[in-house]
Amino acid sequence: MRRFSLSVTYAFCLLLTLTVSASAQTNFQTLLVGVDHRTTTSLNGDWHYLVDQAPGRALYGDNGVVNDKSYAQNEHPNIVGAHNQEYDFSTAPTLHVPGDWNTQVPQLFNYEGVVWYERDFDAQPKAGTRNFLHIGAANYRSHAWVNGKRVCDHEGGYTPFDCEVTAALHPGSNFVVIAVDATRMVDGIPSVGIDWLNYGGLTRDVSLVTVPTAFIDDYDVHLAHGSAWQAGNTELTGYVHVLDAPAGTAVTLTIPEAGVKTSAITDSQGRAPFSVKATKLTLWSPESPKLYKVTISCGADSITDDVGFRDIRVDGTRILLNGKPIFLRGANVHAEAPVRGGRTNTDADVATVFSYLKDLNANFVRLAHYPHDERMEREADRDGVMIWSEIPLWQHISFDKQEVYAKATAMLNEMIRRDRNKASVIMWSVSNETPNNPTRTEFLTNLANEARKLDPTRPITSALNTAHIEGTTATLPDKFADALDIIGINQYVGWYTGTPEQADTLHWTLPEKPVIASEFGAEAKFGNHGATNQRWTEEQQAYVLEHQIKMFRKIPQLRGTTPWILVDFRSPTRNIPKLQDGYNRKGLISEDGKKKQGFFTMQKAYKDPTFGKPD
Ligand code: GCB
Repeated sequence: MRRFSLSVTYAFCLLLTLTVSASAQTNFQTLLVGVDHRTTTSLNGDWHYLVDQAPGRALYGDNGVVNDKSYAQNEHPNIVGAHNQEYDFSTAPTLHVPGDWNTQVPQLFNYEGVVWYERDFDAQPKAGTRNFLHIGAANYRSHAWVNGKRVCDHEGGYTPFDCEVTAALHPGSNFVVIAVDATRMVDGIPSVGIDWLNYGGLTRDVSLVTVPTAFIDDYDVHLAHGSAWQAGNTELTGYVHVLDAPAGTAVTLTIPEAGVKTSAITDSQGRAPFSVKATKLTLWSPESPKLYKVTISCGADSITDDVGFRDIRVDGTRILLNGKPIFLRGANVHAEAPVRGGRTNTDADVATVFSYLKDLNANFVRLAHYPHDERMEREADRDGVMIWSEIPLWQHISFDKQEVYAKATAMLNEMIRRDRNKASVIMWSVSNETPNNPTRTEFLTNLANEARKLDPTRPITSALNTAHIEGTTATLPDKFADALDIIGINQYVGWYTGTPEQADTLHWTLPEKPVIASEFGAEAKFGNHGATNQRWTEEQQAYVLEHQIKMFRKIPQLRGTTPWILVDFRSPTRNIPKLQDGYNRKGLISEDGKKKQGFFTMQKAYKDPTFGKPD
């Protein structure tokens, strides 16, 4: 069942995808919003696993189509009687969920194929309720069965999806089998080339969510976003969506602390728009990350979320938060847990990342290059850290294919849907470092416009690596910049190109829009010391950063900086023994939590009130 209001292009593309992709019966699933604020049955823990083996009971049949008569049936081998099966989940080893398989089983460290997961669970389904299997994220394609019945298919490794299991459940013991395929695909997003470890598996929380027959699946509550910032604005607006509610169903929204109590009525699409004045409202900001308890109810369903209210907009070359110009002191972060390694998916992982950001004196983080665990946005909401959130359109993508556009739009929908109520998220990024050609520019311009339609309250950005640097001049000959509200620029002067000192003399001519230096930096192995002209030393990394900082001071429309990257991260393509050992070493901090000199260089800049002009 679909609930997104689809644009004509998207609907067309979706149709196309459904006809071209053999396994894509319902690729883009209902997405429950605020699942972490519902009472759910956690299915985290130990799941039995088997590595897919063809032909046997493999995931894909000879024709490449998903095979339901596979391990999905969870049969057991006969000990007495006729020969039947040659697999058995019940005695198979286990993987912890949430978790990538790469860091749990040494033999699977570099595995990029299909792994089958199985677990038993008890359920007592009640009349008048529906049940959904909620999967926080599974990389990259997933197929799920409950008690042998296929309940969903999903493509995309970094956003949640929900599979309705109401008809498949029975009272007592049930089983769920999920096949996760981490195979890289030319027409996937990302495509085959990436600069990070392609972690596979059920990488985020899995739960069973029980809701009434008609239930709140989506909502949007935000400060009214007029054409100009209005001081004293206390109007809240948005919608509540109730899935399968008849037109005219009443919903209520209360925010007791802000004196808000209002009701609204669903239309024929199940959508109940509302607009209401708060009697008092403290706006969310990094200095005062105020969150309100927002309760939304409809019939037997009710959900209470923690929501902050703020206004974010672009005005000329400035970024305004609640009408006040801001400068974003940030860092890039991959979703790899510091110290313990593996995918970030626990409160402790998130707390470590935010402690580093606080120590850096950062107020901003770019979550590269895909949506991270929702815990990151929750923590940022509470801590007052602003977020750049991005979908994984990284470098080379099949921009010429309609079906890839459909996937990109689905990922955009899923990202915005999950996080639109998070005050910390202040911009959506549609891509990173894409090649500058007309096909890509048309694709991404359409995608940026789609993002703006889905959420007209936030600026749209992208990280571009298309600056033209020659001698002492730097320009941005990229038409895609016209489609953006905020322009991200990745450049590695002093590392991949030029010398660190070249940065001092560079004169940038840029569009009259806010610009974020979204990537810059150099590699250094923690503890490796030497002269500033010696690669891989902490001294050189710090030196490159110092010269970048010098350059940034001279770019009038620069409104933020995010060095690449906060913490060293695994990237199998980084192969210099003893220096890289499978890690991208541009981190300000090593993977085991040790701060390099470059960390203190950025920290000093971020503590200096003369660095970074909001105006
Ligand atoms: C980039 C990419 C990032 C890489 C980084 C690097 O421009 O956006 O994903 O990891 O450079 O280290 O080369």
